[in-house]
Amino acid sequence: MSSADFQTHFALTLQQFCEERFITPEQLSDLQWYQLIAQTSQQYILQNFPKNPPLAYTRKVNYLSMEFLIGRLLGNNLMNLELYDSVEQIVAKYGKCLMDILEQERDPALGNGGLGRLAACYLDSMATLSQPAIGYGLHYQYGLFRQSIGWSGEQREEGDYWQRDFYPQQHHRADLAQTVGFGGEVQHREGDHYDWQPEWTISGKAFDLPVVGYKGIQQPLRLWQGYSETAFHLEKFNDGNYLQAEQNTINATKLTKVLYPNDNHQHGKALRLMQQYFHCACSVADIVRQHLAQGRTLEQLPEFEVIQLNDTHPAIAIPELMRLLLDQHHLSWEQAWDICRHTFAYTNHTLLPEALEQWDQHLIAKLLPRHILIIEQLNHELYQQVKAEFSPQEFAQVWQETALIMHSRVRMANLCVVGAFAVNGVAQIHSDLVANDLFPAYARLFKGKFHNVTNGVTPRRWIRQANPALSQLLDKHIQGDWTQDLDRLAQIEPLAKNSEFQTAYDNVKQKNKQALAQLIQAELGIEVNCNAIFDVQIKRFHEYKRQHLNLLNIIASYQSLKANPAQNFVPRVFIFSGKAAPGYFMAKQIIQAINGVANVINHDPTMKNRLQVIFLPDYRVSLAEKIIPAADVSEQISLAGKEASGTGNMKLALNGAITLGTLDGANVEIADYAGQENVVIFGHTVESIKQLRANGYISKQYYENNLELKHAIDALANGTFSNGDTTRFASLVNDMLNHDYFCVLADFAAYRQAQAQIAARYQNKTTWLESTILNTARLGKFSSDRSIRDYQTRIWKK
Ligand code: H53
Repeated sequence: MSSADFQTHFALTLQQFCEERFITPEQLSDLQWYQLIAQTSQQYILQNFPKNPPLAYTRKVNYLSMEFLIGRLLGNNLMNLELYDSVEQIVAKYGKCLMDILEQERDPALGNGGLGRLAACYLDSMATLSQPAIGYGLHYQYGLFRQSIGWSGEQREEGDYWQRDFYPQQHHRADLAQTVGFGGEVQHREGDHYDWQPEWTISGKAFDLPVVGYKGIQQPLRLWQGYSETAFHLEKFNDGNYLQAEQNTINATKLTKVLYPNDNHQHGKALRLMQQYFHCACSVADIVRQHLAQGRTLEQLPEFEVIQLNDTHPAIAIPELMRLLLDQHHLSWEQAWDICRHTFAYTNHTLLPEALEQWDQHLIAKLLPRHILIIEQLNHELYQQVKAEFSPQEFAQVWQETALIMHSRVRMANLCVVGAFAVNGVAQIHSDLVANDLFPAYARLFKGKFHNVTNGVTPRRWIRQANPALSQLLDKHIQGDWTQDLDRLAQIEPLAKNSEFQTAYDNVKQKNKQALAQLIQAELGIEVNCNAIFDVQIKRFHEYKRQHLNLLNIIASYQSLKANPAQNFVPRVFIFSGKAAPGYFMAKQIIQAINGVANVINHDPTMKNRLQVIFLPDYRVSLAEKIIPAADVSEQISLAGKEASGTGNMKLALNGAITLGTLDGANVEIADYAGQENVVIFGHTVESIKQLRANGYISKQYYENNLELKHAIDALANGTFSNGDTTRFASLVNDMLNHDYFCVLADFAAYRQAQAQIAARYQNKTTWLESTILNTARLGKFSSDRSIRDYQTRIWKK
């Protein structure tokens, strides 16, 4: 069906839709229009869009991730199908605006933050580049909670039933169902082969969401949902053990009910381990089934397939593939291991100790008795290898670092490093730390295994769709399609100083700021000053990301303005958005403190048009799409060495925000590409933090030696921002003064100076615009198309 055919088909469907409801198209609501367009375009995709690209020089990618934060699909799909303009025209004929209609779609929130969003960008790029791929994830009934803010500024959480009654973008694939076992017993058969008799099983239903590439192909994101075929465990039921029988049904339906709301933090709950295994068992079985169905042998698996592990969350896929090969396909241990270690690749996304997953050995043994045997055997073999390759003097230290099991904990990152043929970090500085600080012994043991692939973001969603005004300007001045080749952005570099182009670029930003101002007005009833600097920090709330450093500067600015109102102050609107894990007390307290400060400042008439603080609730992909194009300043202020990469930093910089950041994650590369003079870098480095800690870091000394800092913290403590309540922020204050693990106080003075530099630069409109234009022009490298090409050439190559 061509696009003209689509229009004819759409006209017919519209007529039918209206006839069934006895209304005219003019009477359709936006929601009805949305339903109609979504359904029709879904049929169009499934029936007419090419799939199964030929395998070229890379293998097929099976991208295993517990999270895919895909965002709204309809607008993106229409754009990628090149149907956007024609649908816009059709609805305009009936007096409707396509943008309003698209607002009806609810974001599927099947992820927490950066990790899940990255997976979504990579699916988009793989479909665009015709890289054969399937995304494998879980079909959570409830996505990430919806956030609202209570009367005293605290975060409130509500379940997110994202599918409601209608989600046309997915279809159930009954033919792909799987059965997954848990618990039970293992019996030795012979040699390396065992029989596993699970105590109970859970079935996996597959839901496919077609991912449509830009002028490219469609391929599935396959999401598994748990259900129980037999309502009861019949044997137990017949035994009279009713309760236990019922329990199994509950387990099956509960399994994929909800996404764990932690980002960069492991909770260690049995249900989460069950989710992980369920995800891996369904996916690995599906991969092997497809491979064999094409008439290929198991030995050929690594030649045609790669299983990319997105963090350690799907690590249990390694022993699962071993189990299938050994116990179901009767390969020898050596054959099976050879296949495994050439099939898996592992991406590490974090160095934070609390996020590096470890599972209790006994819990694994109870739920997955066959897998623990395999892991123990792998551990034994690794032991022999380490013993053989390192000197007796080094052995103890090396084994301490490399063992798969230590103190009855199974270390999933170690399992991944051992089981993968390639390990990569997600930005250069992070990859260096992975090899040199986290796994130095492994780097010596497995030479050539460690790589870097710097993250990227899809320009389709994050420029073309989110920022139509900028896109039009780029279309006008760039030859060829920058949407498919982001390096073409370099063509605007010669225009950076051109005053006409500067004005046009500035108009785009102003327009976007006004649109965001309208949204703020509608959501919060606050009128913001569009001539002020829009200073944006949007991301998950985590102490290492240091939203409280931002807050301390805001308080210090407020106090300075109160003390000296006549000063030359460049107006600022500080904009925050992000969620805290419901169980993360300190992160929630930081949210509450931001809202407390916002409440005081926004109600102070002397601050009007000078200083404003906005917290936009319920951060999600569709909200990010509205904030990012309007940002002037991008806050990337994590403690050096803690943010693996960041991807919001790339989206903001590409949309013309100046990065105000530490030398952390991808900020380092953004600064290199944009040019040091077009970013503002401040604060301690990875090296200087090591030094600071070695000397014994005492945060209170900074508090005592810096009056601005002292007054800011005192104001948080003394109830200024909490209606006189001196207990509300006590934990936060106490932590800053007595622990401050993330060295907020140590970076305060440098951050304040950096903020002053931003203000000074903003006053010179011409040089500011030149810098922002150069950010857009020079950051083509941060397209996820480039990341995928790096994966192809460095990792997925045959
Ligand atoms: O992954 C992003 C990085 C970011 C990192 C994030 C991440 C999660 O969102 C969750 C778990 C995890 O281990 C890492 O924090 O720096 O940009 C994508 O690589």
